[in-house]
Amino acid sequence: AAGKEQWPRGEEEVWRAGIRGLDKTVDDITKSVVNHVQTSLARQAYNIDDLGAYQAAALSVRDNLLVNWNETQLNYTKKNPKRAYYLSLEFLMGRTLDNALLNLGLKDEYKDGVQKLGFSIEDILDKERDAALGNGGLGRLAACYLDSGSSTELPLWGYGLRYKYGIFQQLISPEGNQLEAPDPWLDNQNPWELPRLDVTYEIRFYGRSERSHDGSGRAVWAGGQEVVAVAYDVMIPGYGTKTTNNLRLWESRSKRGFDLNSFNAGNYEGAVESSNSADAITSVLYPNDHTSFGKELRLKQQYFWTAASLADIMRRFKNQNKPLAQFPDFVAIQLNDTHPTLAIPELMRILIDEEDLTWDQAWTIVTNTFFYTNHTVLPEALEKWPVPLLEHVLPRHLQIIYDINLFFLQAVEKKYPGDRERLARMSLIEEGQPKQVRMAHLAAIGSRKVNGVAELHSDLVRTTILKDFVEFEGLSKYSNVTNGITPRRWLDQCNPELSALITKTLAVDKNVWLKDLKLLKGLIPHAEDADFRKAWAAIKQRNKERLAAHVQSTLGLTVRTDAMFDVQIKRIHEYKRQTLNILGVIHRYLTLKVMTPEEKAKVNPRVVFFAGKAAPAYYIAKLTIRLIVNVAKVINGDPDTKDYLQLYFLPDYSVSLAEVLIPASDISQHISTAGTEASGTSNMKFCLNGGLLLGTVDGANIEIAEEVGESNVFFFGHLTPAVEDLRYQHLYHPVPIEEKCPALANVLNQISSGLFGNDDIYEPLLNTIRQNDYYLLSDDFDSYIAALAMVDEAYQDKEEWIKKSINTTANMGKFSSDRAILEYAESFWNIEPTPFK
Ligand code: B1N
Repeated sequence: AAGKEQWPRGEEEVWRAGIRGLDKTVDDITKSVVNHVQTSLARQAYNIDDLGAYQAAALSVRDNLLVNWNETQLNYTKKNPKRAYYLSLEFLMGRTLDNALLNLGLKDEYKDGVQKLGFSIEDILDKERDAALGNGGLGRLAACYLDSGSSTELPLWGYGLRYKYGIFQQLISPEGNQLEAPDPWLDNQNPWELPRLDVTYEIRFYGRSERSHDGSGRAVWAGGQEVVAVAYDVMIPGYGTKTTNNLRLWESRSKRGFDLNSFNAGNYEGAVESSNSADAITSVLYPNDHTSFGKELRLKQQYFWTAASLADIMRRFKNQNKPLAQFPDFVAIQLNDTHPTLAIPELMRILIDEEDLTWDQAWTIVTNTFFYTNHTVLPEALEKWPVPLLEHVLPRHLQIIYDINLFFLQAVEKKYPGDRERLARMSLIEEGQPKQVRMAHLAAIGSRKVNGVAELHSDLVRTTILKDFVEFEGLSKYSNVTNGITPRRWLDQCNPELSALITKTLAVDKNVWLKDLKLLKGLIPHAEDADFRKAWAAIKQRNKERLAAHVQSTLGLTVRTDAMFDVQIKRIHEYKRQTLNILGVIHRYLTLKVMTPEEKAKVNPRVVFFAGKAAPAYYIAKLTIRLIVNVAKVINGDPDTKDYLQLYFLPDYSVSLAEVLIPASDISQHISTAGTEASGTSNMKFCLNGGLLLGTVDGANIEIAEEVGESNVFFFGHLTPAVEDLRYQHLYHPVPIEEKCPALANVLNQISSGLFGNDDIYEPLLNTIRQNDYYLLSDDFDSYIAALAMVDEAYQDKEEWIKKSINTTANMGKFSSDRAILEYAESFWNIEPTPFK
């Protein structure tokens, strides 16, 4: 386009003079905040509280994000790069304001600005509610990846659902029971989203698949019910870049506000009903992780979201007027676990039924567009949908799945003639009553690449759940991308003092090392510097005090800060073995009870923290919480031991709580049965903040140890290859627990005898260990106790401990999510950084 471009309308100078730039000075900021108080909030300028000030500041920050967001989208429209889309049912974003200020580089200016208006930035930041549209690691990983996508200037968008209720709020009753309350996170308005009432799609459910009457013989999906998907856009700012990508969340609405025909016929309730069922689709996040339930509403969520996202992606592609065969040259779609796998038959349906491509043309496009990340090998988490349910809700998709299966099994049969068992193992359909569709198989064969989330986990994917597929399709399709975390939130934001010390010590700008995390290695020589160690230890101490102050103000409990802080925070699950931890605490308590005063004098005091939610229907996990709470009551109240051991269960674990807990930890526990935790990501967060790791040889713990050195981590327990044999022994050659592990038997018996409450309430939990002990607590207990003792011993030498802490942080560079997202971009998606100005 040489020569003069035509200004679209009106006078260019007038437009340009009106266009808003970025706020830069404190003065710009105070004006903008006051303006939002007056106009957006419609409040008296001198009469707002912290919440009002938060809202006004947030709206003013949003204006700045929008300036960058608009320019980013324009840049993509002009350059038309290949884009990647991250489809995730969960995005666990946490709070936004602090992160946006840091990424924009405006934190100090806003701090000064709100101070001039009579507010403290900390108080304002604290008014924000977490956006908690996720269960745990999988959802938080998606949030870290979006941060890294923008920070590395990649054309990467997220697609998810705008749940009205995020993960439930956890309350703990006086008896120690978990109670669930709804999380109405949108009640105070959400300044971080932009409703796009003009971006809508109609999504069909139910009905039937017919042949068209136009003579083409095409399939037509007709009848049923249509629901409208409305887009809400969330701005994702990059750190130190103008790139501000988009997270598009869909809300479901009924197609008409009410059914006018029913209304006229005097059927008011019936008229509103259809609107209720449409709303239900995005009303609530399912609070289970690692379970597949086969619930109709969950299936509808999955289809609603993937269909709306694909329609949106297709519309954007078609705007370019390129042939459909080039779709994979412009679009890469990452499936975050199997939850969005219906996107595969949905794209087939669009290409065949609506675009008239042949099956082979469509399949070539599909298998070059999708990429599938597996996040777990636990059998109960592998998604399967009952065939009758799919047939009812998505009749055309079931036909397509059957066709995919037919062609696939023909190819398998050709390579392995007569191997019927192999065909049955690999089929998309699992035989049974009812038959079920295996979503991991569908995701694998419909994708260009499949990956696990840490080396060990990817090996397990290749050798267990997808072994036959690797054999059939070749190893190169099945790879690994080890997870990462964003160092912006998980170091700079949550641990500002440590970040400042690192910046000073490395003598580079913080926006250099925060984007090139391997530079942390420059800290290694300073571990030998006593003054540096002193500064390092002082920060850890202040972070403990910050945590203690938080516990004091939220729970009214006094935590001592002159102790080792020992933390396990994650979803409560049998495979994660919080039970092993609490049994270890009881063992420590019993040991303390029989110590002489001289022995006790040598003991280093320890404060043990737990936090985490249990799925509402997960009985054993809820019993674990109950046990922890009741053990805490006894231990914290026992004058013999309370100076040496304290125990806290902090309710309602969240991203924001993690941001306070992680920087305060001396040691954190990641103690899953070997082979069960795909990666873990909080392990990375603790180590990045100089907390040491106590763990099993599992998930990303292994790679952390490789990076920081085995001498800086505390490993225990059986290794993955032993697990199967041990389980076999439990079943066929059980050894009584008294014989196998007397220390554990003693702990269990103390619980049974009523030390922590006088009834049989814990028996079902204890029986999981006494009976088949699937997660191998009895096999690992002794080595766990030995590892805890090694931690105690190492902590005695404070200087050595601090050196370990420094060396741990220094060697965590690999685990930046920038590294991970660039691996996806380069080796899977084939997309490139697309910076501007
Ligand atoms: O994904 C994380 C990993 O770091 C964790 O090790 C892994 O446990 C976690 C069904 C899941 N795997 N599977 C889930 C979540 C929700 C759901 O409905 C399964 N979460 C993980 C990030 O890779």
